[in-house]
Amino acid sequence: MEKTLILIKPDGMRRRLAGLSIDRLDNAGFELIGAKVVSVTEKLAREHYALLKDQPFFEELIKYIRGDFHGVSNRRVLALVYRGEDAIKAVRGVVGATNPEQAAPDTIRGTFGRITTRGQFENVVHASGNAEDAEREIKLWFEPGELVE
Ligand code: IDP
Ligand code: MG
Repeated sequence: MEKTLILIKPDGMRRRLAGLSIDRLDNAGFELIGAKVVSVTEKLAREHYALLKDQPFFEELIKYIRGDFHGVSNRRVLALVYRGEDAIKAVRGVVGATNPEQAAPDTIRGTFGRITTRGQFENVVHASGNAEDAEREIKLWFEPGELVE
């Protein structure tokens, strides 16, 4: 059994895509064991994306995940932890490729994602990339007692 972190990003919250995303994840057979709405601080954003700090899109990414492009009331993400067999890779399959134009049409990103005129990938959801990232990210977003184990 693996655990993985999903975030419904500010574009997904603004566009009311949290329910549809949860529906797809539930129906793919994963079990939801943690959930909360989070207003993302600068610190949390930078820690979450620490491994990408040298990427040219990093500063825009920090603004995006903090909701800077989606209005004051959408300064929030829905953080979810799903559990299941091979969940990390399998959830990535449901979520789709990073670039929404390359994501398969039946994935969350392929169905709902877009690239803005500024070149930002607004791809609706985050999903942990591997076991090491999943462990680090879940610790960052949740206290141990907040997950149903
Ligand atoms: P992932 O979310 O599929 O794991 P990462 O490479 O970890 O992809 O990148 C984190 C996030 O940064 C992406 O989900 C996307 O929002 C943004 N991003 C990644 N690559 C690019 C890019 O080339 N241009 C603009 N935004 C990008
Ligand atoms: Mg990643």
